Amino acid sequence: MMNIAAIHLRHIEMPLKKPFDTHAGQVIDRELIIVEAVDVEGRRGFGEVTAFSTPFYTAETIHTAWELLSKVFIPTVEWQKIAHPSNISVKLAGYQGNEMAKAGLEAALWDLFAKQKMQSLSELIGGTRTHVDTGVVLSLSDDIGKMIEGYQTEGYRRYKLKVEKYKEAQAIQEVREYSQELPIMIDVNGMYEEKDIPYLEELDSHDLMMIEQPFRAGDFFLHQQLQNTLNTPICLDESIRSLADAEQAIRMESCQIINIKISRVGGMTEALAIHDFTRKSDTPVWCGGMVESGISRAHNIALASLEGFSIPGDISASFRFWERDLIIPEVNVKKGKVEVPTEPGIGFEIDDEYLQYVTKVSRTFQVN
Ligand code: OSB
Ligand code: MG
Repeated sequence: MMNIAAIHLRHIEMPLKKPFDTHAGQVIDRELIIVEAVDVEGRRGFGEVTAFSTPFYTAETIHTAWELLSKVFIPTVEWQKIAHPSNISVKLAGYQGNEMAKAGLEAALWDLFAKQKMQSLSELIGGTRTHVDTGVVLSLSDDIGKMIEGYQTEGYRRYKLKVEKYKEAQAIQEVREYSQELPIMIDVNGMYEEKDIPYLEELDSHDLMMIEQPFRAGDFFLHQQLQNTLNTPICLDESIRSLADAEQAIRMESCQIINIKISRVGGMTEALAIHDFTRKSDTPVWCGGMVESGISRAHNIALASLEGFSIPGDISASFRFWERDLIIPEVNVKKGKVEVPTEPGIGFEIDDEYLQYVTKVSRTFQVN
């Protein structure tokens, strides 16, 4: 048994160095929920709910997550019976959706469980990499040339561009002018429709690594139609909420690559199942980002240390978003790589002083 004694929820707000813009929404001050699970011996595991303040990316928000965690999920789990982090996803499977709330709770248990076993999270889940390759995202409001200039020292292995509708060519051109060699992909966050298929087919000429999420999340058919005529691989993000979605996407050939986000699929257990499934069909995967704090960044690093994560993910340095992060040391990128920690659990210390400073509301649930 994991002998969990208490769950703490903290609603925090961290100022971003500069706004992060997509066509659908903007993030200025990042609200998050930090979940802490404490066992009877006082060991602490940390997770994070990465839903946004408004439902621009998925339907969940940080406020719906707070409500469900405190009123439904935490009271429902039979905490004395939890022997492994995956036990709670079984228990919560009867509740629809709300993947990010579930994922944040499970994450705290994964960190705690690894600490109880005196293993790093990467080792616990079967990670094989000592370093993971990383990329960085340029949001709509970023000055492409200036940002890339700044990122040169970290040596990111892939640049992902957020784009304005029908203006991809311009943005890609700006990066190419800076350097011919940088691998580029675009993330269009589902802003296109069936009538745009001829336009999207023209994007083949730009030699992109991939195009992320051309159409709305539920549409496996249109993605299949486009992938059928496009040489550029399609990568699905918003469409993949579960293992079943990943199976459907691969069987229908709706994409050639999958972006796995722990939060979007309801937790590490589901992320591992998707990884294992994609191994069987040789579908490459990469780890997506949520403009998150170092706590979920650390979970992402462990996930990305698995064999199937053969493409650089959105795991940028703490410095990309934050003046100060919640973890010590902060995440550093050198030559486009992040080192996978070997210390127990997520492998980073929590900056308790800063955590307390950014906390707006906190609540404790005694569960044992
Ligand atoms: O589509 O991956 C996305 C940020 C906000 C909403 C959606 C997305 C993103 C990112 C963030 O791309 C990437 C990161 O955290 O590095
Ligand atoms: Mg995306």
